[in-house]
Amino acid sequence: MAFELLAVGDIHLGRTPQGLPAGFEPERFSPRAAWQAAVEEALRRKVDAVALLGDVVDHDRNFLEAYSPLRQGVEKLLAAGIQVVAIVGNHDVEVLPRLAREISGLRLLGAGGAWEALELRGRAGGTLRLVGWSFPRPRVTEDPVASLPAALRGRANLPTLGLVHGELDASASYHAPLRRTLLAACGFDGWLLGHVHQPTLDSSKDSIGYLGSLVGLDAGEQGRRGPWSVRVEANGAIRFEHLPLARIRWEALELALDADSAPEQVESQLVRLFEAAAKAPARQWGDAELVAVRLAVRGRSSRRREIVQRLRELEQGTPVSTGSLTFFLEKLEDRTQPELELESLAKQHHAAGGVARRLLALQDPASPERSALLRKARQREETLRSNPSFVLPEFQPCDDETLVRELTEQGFQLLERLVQGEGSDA
Ligand SMILES: [Mn+2]
Repeated sequence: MAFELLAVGDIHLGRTPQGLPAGFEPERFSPRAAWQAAVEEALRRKVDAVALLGDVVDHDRNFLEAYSPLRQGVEKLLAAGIQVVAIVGNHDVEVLPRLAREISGLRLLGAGGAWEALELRGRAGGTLRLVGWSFPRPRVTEDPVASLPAALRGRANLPTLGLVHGELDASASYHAPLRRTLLAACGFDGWLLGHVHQPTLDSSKDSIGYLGSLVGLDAGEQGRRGPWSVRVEANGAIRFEHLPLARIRWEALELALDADSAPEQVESQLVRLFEAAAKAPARQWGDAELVAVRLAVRGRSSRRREIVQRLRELEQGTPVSTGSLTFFLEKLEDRTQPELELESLAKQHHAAGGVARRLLALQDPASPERSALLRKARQREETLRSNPSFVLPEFQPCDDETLVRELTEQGFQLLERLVQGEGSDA
């Protein structure tokens, strides 16, 4: 007998998106609206239960901002026979338990940091067992899974999912550091995680992952967002499906300049770029309406200054609609390179000569200096990564090609500053 759970990651009720173009009501793209859309989806799908993975509320002071939407949503779900379960995250340690006391039917799991199991029975007779833990205080430096009682471990002959809010593979974290090996050793069918806003859940791997934020809250949260459908099939297999319901999408796009690029053409180039993105099926636009674009401008052009200036004037300006999507330029990143004569600069003895020689070396895959530069850059990266002040979740070192591009862009910026006033185009 099948069972369907709608699983919702970090909502952050109380937050409002910033910097939308004129005429676009921030409320429509807010966490509150995203929660209401998730409730409607749960009703439409006639799911058996809804689970909230912590950081439901943005801040302990947002009681009133969260109270009405949460109460209305829970009442609608309960009226349709849909149970609502939540765990507490580091953002709503105090306020979510307070809300749960006021809103009957909002069931907290693992309150106060005491692990708890709950068997949910669906209307078609299917069962799902949840084992969850809630933040007891804003800072938790030990792995909560280490204290999961033996009696709750394993599947107990039922499809079982763990629910926890915390930081995967970041041992120095103040927000419940979780070790993947410990999660896997619990013997559950999977783990739904809250906290990191980038979704990573994937049943083709180990079924341990973040649900991600329900709606992207700012430009740092690019890509598809929405709740997850978690289905327990009649044979006990569990399937996850990410539902792209977010009305706003934060995206990164790239505009490439070349020798022929001209300022008069940037608007039409931008429109073509938006239209191509709108048609790219891999982006899975789903219910998206508004697309906030962080635009990286790359390449070399003698007129790059004018072009970048012209694009800057379009930042947070008039949006461009194509089909059901409306794009706007949220912010521009200037990664263009000046047209500098590297060979002649490289012959010079001052600092610019040294930078030019390294830039030439980066262009030559056979150069030993290129290998040495990449090695040095990776050592720096490693120093940063191992510094507990910086937490880079699921950090992956970038490939050589990406590293060369980053170093080249920064090298050109440095070189341009060094040769300024010496007849460059700067
Ligand atoms: Mn969190």
